[in-house]
Amino acid sequence: MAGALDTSLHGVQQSDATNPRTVIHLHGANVEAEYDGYPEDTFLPGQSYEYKFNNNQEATALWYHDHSLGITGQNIQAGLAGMYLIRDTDDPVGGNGPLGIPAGAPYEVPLLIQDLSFNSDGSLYYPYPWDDVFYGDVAVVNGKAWPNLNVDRTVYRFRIVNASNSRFYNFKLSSKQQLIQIGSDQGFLNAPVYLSELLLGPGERADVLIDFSSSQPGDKIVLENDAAAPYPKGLSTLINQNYAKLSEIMQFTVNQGAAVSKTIPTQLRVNKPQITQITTPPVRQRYLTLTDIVDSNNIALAMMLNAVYWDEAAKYPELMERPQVDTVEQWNFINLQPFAHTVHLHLVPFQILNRQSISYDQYIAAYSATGPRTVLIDHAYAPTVPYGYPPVDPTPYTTSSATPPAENEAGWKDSVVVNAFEVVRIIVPFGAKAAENLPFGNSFTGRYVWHCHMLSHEDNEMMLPFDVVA
Ligand SMILES: [Cu+2]
Repeated sequence: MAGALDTSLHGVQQSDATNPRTVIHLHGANVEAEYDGYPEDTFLPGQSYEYKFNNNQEATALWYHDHSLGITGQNIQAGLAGMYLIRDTDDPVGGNGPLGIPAGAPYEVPLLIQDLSFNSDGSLYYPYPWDDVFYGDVAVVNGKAWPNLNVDRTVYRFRIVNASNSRFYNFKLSSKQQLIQIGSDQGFLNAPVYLSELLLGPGERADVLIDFSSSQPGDKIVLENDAAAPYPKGLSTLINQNYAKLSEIMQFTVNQGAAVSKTIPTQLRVNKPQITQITTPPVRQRYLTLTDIVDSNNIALAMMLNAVYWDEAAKYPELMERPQVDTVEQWNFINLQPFAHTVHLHLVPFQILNRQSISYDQYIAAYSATGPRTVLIDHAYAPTVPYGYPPVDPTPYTTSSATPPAENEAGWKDSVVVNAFEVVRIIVPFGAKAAENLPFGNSFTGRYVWHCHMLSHEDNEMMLPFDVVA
């Protein structure tokens, strides 16, 4: 990859330019800490590390990718990302399960979607010095720019992952056909959700059926995107708004041949419990802010969670979230920025409780009144929020009623869009014994991470460790 490395970012070394670190994270896996790909557990070209994945969780599409501290954006753009499908009795290999949906080629197709940019010599472009967002001007699916897929006149299953750095996609089909979403990040929904558009933030996945049986031979159908960048409102200072929009992703061309219609199942969870909201009361509420640190010109220097740096959290346990294994907690993400982020928790799936708009001014006033934490603060940049103060409950400063998750978000998730000036409340079981009917089977302790899945953000401080303690 051409371009210089910004060695001012946490973890980045000049040697990464020629001998880059890597570490594998299986995104969405319920796995032991030693196999989770902690961002400092990196190794170098020529070295190896053996990972063991127990796969003790419901069928879904996980994806594995690099997670090296400070260079995850470059490594994933360079191609270190792939899909990892877990099967179970509702979704067996070969597709002969009770749902009658495809599993395997040719009618099940992974779509790993990135936006990349290229230098004139064909090498990958990456911004230097660090910028708080990266938006590519070329849609790349499974490593191919603006691809075409020839499709038969029948039902296809697409396993979509947003593997982009910063871009949110709001997918639509040029034919105005519906996208039939049957699964979210962590497995099947209770029932299919028929969508005219599908929003996916970085790191999110969707399991989607498209029925081409009423399409005509020769039809060309484009998978389109109309999400602004940054999401949701764009930014007038972006140099090229057309590139920023990236309105076409890929094309389907309908083959000759007779149409084969298939029944879309109405219930998706045959051999497993229906998803109901966790009723076990949370043992703890945590309030977690999404902010940044800026210079005197209001240019972002780093993106922050709780206004705490990565190295501080590892050093001072009181700055880290430390849930107890097999308990349920409620985490409340408070976005104090004018654009959306996607927050991802390692190890455990969660449920979205609701979203609610907040008053920035009122929240900041209350936040500023809490007083600094009693630990040493090692860094000294200008924060946009009180640096190192403990976040407070935003509920008194909300400006709308709380809205439950959309139907296609009302399943098991591991990544969640947190919109501008909004609190998103999620309920998290930190172990298989924390509540009834969970979609995973293990109770692990150890050190994991939670972070923003916009890669330029997690590469510059928007990531913190958390410990699951015995
Ligand atoms: Cu972010």
